[in-house]
Formats: sequence, C-alpha cells, structure tokens
Amino acid sequence: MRYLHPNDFMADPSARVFNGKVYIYPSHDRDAGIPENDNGDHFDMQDYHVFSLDDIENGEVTDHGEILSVKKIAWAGRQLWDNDVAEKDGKYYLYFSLKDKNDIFRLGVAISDKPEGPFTAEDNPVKGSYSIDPSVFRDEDGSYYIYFGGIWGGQLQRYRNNKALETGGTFPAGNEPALCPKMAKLSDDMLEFAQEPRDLVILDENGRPLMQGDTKRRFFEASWMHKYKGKYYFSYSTGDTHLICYSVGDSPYGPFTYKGVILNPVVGWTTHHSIVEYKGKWYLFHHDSVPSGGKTWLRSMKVTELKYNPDGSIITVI
Ligand code: FUB
Repeated sequence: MRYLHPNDFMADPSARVFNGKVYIYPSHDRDAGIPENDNGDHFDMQDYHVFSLDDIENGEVTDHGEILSVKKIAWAGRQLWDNDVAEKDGKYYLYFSLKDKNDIFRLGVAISDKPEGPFTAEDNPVKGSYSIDPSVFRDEDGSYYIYFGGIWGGQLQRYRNNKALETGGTFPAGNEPALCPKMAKLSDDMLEFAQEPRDLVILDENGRPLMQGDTKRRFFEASWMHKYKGKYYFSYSTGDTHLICYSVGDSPYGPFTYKGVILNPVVGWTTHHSIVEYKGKWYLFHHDSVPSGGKTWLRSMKVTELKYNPDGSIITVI
C-alpha cells in the first residue's frame, strides 16, 4: 500500500494507462469551511490536477498541475466531483461531474491533445446527462461505454427512466429493486450518449435484482468497469455502508451478478476506487482520510496491488 501524493488532498482517483505511463485523475479536495451534510455540500471542489508515474510501487509521482477549473466551464455552478479520462484517436476526453447553475448535477466533457492536459470544456453538459461519477470503459472492439450515477447528494433518486421526477426525489422501498447505476454507449465523437442511458442491473446469487434495503450490496456511487479474462467486472461503492463491491457479467450492458467486497471500509465517510492493469499486475487505486486526521472532505490517494483467485474472484483488500 502506498500514499501517492501526501502534499495535497486528492480523492476519487481514476487511473489510466496512456503511452506506457499511469495517469491519475482525482478530485481535488479542499477545506471550504462548509458544514458536513448528507447532500455532500462540504465537497466543494473547484479544479482538477493530473498525476503521472511509470512505476506504481516506487516511482516518483509527477503533479502536472491544474488541468481544468470551474472558472473555465461556461455552464458551471459548483462542486467539481469525480472524473475520468478516455483516449480516442490521439485525443483525450475528460468526463466530469459538476452542478449547473440550478444546482443540478450534470456530466461534462473537456478535451485535450495530451493526457496531462490542459483540457478545454465543451460549452454545455452532455445532452441528457444527470447525476455524478462518470467512468468510461473501452472494450476490445473499440466501443466506448460510459457508466455513471450516485444516490443521496449524487441526485440519482431524482430520476426515473432518464426523466426528472416532479417530487424532487424518492427512493424505492427497502423490499423493492434498488436504484441502478446508468450506462450508455458513447457516440463516435465521444461527446454524447449514442443511446438512451440504461439501468445496469446487479443480481443476487438467485438471479434477483438487489433490493434497495440491501445496503451492504446495493449501488450507491463510484462506478468502475474493467475486463479480466474475458469477463466484465462492474465495481462500485455502497456509500453509507462504506464498501467497494464488485459484480461480474458477460457483456458491458450486464446483467451483472454480485460477487463480493473488494475493499473494506476506510477511514472517512466516502470510499471510491479505480482498477488498472500495469506491467503485468493489477492495482486498486482508492482514497482515505488518514493523513487529514479523519476529515471526510480531505482525502488522500492510495494504491495497492489487487489479486485474483484462480476462479476470477477478487481477494478482499483489508
Ligand atoms: O468527491 C466527491 C464525491 O465523493 C464523489 O463524486 C463520490 O464518489 C464520493 O467519493
């Protein structure tokens, strides 16, 4: 286990390999002095930095500086939350979560010619986007898929069938199917959903959807997709039970079957991760609040090796 950048507070690390190097795209935590609440108002981030390294276990971590800030996003309201970057045809696309001027979370996209930025944001959010925590998966056939969503402060409960509810948000009952993360194929130009976002359904061991009351297994936020030995692994945070869990399927659309816990609770309320293969090993990037003395809104990036059993199950990181 290794802390990656002890000099500043960075969270939600999305790790990607570009041009033989690992690039990490985190949220940039700061102390905004806003009291902690269930909407996450205390996570009032204003910019992103990118980091790179070529040896995950011992290499020097380079901070390439600010790559995007709310000041440079035309539609910005507040709170620059989790992001992720995908490369296509030599261009880099940064997908981010941000509240618009009406305090509604949308997904934005910003473009650069280099993985280390700077990135220029499109003038408007991705059409039809909502909620938080975008992550982009490139399949071996060259198709790109975006996964997103988060409940509570992430506002996913305000939508059904991709439409905003007039009530302002409701949750299914505890014995009803849980709210699902969303996913869609991306358009060829990477700037739009190529299809209406769909539910990513997570089933239990009996083939039934996880229930809203199953708080140790149901989706909360922090989507991530990776492929291991031909299977699709969708992993996520359970939020208020503080676990990173995973589910496995045969297609990027699912359905997925719940398989277990990747990461036990860390210090701090949130938990968030990414999984990447580099130089023949798999790694789990995540965060905790140990260096800030437990302040939930001041998190630090960490990395540890991720190991699989021969049957493809993941060994829980304790
Ligand atoms: O960093 C702000 C939010 O906290 C992220 O978007 C969530 O996933 C949680 O880590």
